[in-house]
Amino acid sequence: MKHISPAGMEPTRAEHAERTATYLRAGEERARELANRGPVRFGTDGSLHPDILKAYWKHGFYVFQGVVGEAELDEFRRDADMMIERAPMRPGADLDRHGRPALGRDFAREPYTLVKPLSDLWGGTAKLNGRHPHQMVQPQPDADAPEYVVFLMYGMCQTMPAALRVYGHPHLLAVAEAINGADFVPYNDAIFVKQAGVGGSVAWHQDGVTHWESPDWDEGIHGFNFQLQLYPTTPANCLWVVPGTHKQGRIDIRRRVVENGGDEKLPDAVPLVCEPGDVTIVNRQMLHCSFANSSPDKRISITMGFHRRRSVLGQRGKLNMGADQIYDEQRVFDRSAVIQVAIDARRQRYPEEAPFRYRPFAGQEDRFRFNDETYERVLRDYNTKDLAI
Ligand SMILES: O=C(O)CCC(=O)C(=O)O
Repeated sequence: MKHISPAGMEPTRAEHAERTATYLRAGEERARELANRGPVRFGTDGSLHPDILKAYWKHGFYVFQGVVGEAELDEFRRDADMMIERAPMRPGADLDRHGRPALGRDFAREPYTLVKPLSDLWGGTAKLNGRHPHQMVQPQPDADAPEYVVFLMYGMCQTMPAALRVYGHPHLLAVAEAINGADFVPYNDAIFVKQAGVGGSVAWHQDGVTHWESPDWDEGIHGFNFQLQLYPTTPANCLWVVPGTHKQGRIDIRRRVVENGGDEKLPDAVPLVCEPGDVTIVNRQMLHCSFANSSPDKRISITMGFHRRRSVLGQRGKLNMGADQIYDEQRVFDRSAVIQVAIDARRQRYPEEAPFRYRPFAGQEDRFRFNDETYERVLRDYNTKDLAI
């Protein structure tokens, strides 16, 4: 499905920003009416507050405010900037834009996805199990835009110490436990980089691709993603969701856009506007997207997904993982070990904070302390073991 601009008639970056402004404002108003944001809170029994769970299951998303403080964010921004600076100049290049060897040339999985400025990499293609059927508006970049921009970065627990420590954050893991059960397991992590005036779009999609026809299907079967925001997010650069769509099964996205006159600006969607340090949680069955970032503000979103163990065990690889990969007990254990090492990395840095107790590794903590040996055994190329469903 193509968007409504005829070929060769794409708006310029500035026109795009101007044409979306009213929609962005209206979406922000709609978002304000939903009672689903606040700090992480716990009930009297120490588990996630039931009001938060209720709001999450009702709307399919929640905004946790102020999860990560300014000092930790600063370290994270430095790590993220280092990784952006060390990206290859163009896809397949060995050198970064400073002429140094790009990061990760020896990694088992390429740690970067680069895109043309303001483009839509997946929309209207069969990529990623064809889950993005509609192509988004791809505005014409400004004349001084670079040829390629960093769009996604992978493998953060291997490359960014601040990211590993956030992966072991006790409040986030407590939320994961409350939603996916004490034996919860990881999905993947990815950093969305939407640079000012050039960041690409992510076409409307639902993340899950495995369980739509499952007899056990329910609104939580495909897990969720957290996004930690390193900078303030705005309606122009942030993720948009259609509330409640996690309950609706597989959605005919193409039809929704056609019924909206071919316009990608879906009428009931809301933006996830955040402050730095806020963490959103979004059900992977939600209909969501982000528009080309024609705005002057960058967004860097640290995205970490978690599943119910029973949703992944015995499944075959999907999305970027090959179908020849089977998620057996060993695979699930090996990928989950990253959580335990992350918990220990955090404990070493923040000894005053009570560490999360990850039940699947109870009694095995000493084998999964963060050190040089576990860096090699657990963290190196850990994302070849992601659990994508
Ligand atoms: O943050 C974004 O722009 C896109 C995120 C997304 O689509 C996802 O996490 O599935």
